[in-house]
Amino acid sequence: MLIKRNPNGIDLPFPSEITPRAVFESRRSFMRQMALGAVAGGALLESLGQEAQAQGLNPKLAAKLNPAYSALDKQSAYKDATSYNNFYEFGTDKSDPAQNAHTLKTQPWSVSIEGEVKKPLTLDLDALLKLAPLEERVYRLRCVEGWSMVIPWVGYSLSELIKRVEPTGNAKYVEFITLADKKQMPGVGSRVLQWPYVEGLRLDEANHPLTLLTLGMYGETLPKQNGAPVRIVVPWKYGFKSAKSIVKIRFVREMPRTAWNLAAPSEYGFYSNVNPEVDHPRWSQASERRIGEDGFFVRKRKTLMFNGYSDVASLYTGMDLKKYF
Ligand SMILES: Nc1nc2c(c(=O)[nH]1)N[C@H]1C(S)=C(S)[C@@H](COP(=O)(O)O)O[C@H]1N2
Ligand SMILES: [Mo]
Repeated sequence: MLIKRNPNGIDLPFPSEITPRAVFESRRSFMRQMALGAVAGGALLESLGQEAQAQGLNPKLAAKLNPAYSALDKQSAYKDATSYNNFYEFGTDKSDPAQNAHTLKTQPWSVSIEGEVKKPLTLDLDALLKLAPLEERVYRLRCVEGWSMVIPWVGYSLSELIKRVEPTGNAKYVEFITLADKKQMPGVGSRVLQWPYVEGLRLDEANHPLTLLTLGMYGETLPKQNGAPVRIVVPWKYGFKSAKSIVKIRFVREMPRTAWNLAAPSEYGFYSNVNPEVDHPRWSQASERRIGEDGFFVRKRKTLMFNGYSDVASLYTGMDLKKYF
């Protein structure tokens, strides 16, 4: 990542009050108005979505908390999760996505699922919202840069979608491809990364129940800066594996070349599991600073193996995770 470093070797703080208070207050009152009618998808979402979008707001999504997959950590503030973002299609500063992503057009949207599958599919947003019951899952998010947050996402296990397309025996990996449209995304065309942004997982990682096909956060559809209308969230891996604003999911035979791996292969491996024992060549990964906690520059928290999601260890039995970083 392109980190602006201070002399202590820690990335610089973000301007804390990016979103004007009035925007948050109007959002609150809108949510009260909507409290009676949580939306589970369909035409209603479409119309509410347009109304909400016209106001720069996100409609509610009905989802049931899945406690088995939810962290007990204190949730990050909505304001932090939506104003301190990495989404290089909209610029490389943490505040750029919140400022620039309004030009992203999320309706209509469709995701094509293709490659080594018996039943290729193209799904629009309504179909994605209806594919499986929506769950709320509170996940830790650990960025490779050394900061973390705790975010209540809304979605369902990607495995729900995978079983519908029936991967062939040749499918070994899954690629996630982000929209790359210069007209909507001012950062596309810059030379920091190759576009489109591509991420990937091994098929068994993609099928792990923790891997979340994500359509919302904080009980609402995703804000654009967080990867609207659909993204992946892989909580035991560094944040950059969680590709945003996905238009294509491709099942492939070979390990995909991913955006950050192409940009700096010695720094960002394919696996990118959170691992306090494998330092980034330019900084330690042993600890992290939780956004919103006291002491902005202080990495007070020890980083946990697999970001604390120890269940996934069985995916890597017998692998040298220092080599396959
Ligand atoms: N398409 C795309 N997806 C992306 C990124 C990006 O630049 N482009 N940044 C990644 C990184 S580095 C992180 S930490 C997470 C941040 O997600 P959030 O802004 O919702 O917290 O998104 C990931 N997904
Ligand atoms: Mo990140």
